[in-house]
Amino acid sequence: MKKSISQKLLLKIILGAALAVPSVTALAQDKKTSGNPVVEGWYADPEAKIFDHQYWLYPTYSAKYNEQVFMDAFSSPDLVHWTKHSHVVDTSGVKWVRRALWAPAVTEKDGKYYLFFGANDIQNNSEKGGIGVAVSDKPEGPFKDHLGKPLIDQIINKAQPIDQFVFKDDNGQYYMIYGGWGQCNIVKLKNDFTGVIPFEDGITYKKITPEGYVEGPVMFKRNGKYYFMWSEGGWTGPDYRVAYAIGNTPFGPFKRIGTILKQDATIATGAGHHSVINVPGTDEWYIVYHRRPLTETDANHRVMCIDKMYFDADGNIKPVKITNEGVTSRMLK
Ligand code: FUB
Repeated sequence: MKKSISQKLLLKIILGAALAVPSVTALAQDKKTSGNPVVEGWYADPEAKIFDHQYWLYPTYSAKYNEQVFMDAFSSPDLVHWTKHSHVVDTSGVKWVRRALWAPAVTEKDGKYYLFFGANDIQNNSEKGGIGVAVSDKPEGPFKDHLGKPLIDQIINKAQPIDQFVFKDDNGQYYMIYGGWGQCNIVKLKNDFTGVIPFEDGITYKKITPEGYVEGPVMFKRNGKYYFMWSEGGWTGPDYRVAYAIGNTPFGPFKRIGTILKQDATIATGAGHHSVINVPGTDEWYIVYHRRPLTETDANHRVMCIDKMYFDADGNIKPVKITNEGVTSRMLK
């Protein structure tokens, strides 16, 4: 049957309207801020890195300990749009890991990527577990066991071997700062990350625990000073938070200055276990952390968030304003 003029016109309008509706992808491209949480799902203890002009986030999968047998990662060109990389490491790549795969610390060295992790939540020195390291040719993994055994498998200076952070000083030396149960050690890493070596004074595990320290250490350098940050309170509760100190060396002494990240009754509870991003060549800083939505009380219902971090004129870190919006687009050169 021949279509009437008005039928043809109607078809044109419908087709035109359909073509004018942006696709889901186009809508996603229009996102103006990251939003908080930055990705869907229960994730905690995020490690934030920049590799090859992309931002990377490596969190703990926040679930019951026996279900924590893998880690996902996320990459982004601009902090707003994130791509998920599933199971970048799991128990098939590191055979001695049984459970409680926690708090990754990832670093690139000589073209390889090393993912340090805590595993098995050991309670004494006869249990198998502790801090391990896995290696990959790519930031998205797959990461495979570097040693075939833990790097640190003993409780030294009363510090549970978890929550490791890898810090590279300007002279090229890599340090690992770690510890749960309210105690923090710093160790010197061997150049190939196969073990630890003693300091000049013969001590291998240097205790640097500041007042209030619980877990989740982070270190970075700014204007020649060493900033040491950590989490306080209990991670299962609402008052988990982040405090910091400033020192002249990676070993301190570190005197607690104050809290810079905590819950906000209008936004979320339990804000802590963080990492920081400094946009290379700038004084722009971000803090990536986990928190619990106001609607949640389950310990593991933690989500990964990002907000801006600022310093005052004296070099102190200003208290962070946690937001629902997150951050705007920041491409890397
Ligand atoms: O996510 C597991 C554990 O919870 C981490 O290792 C602790 O720091 C706490 O965030």
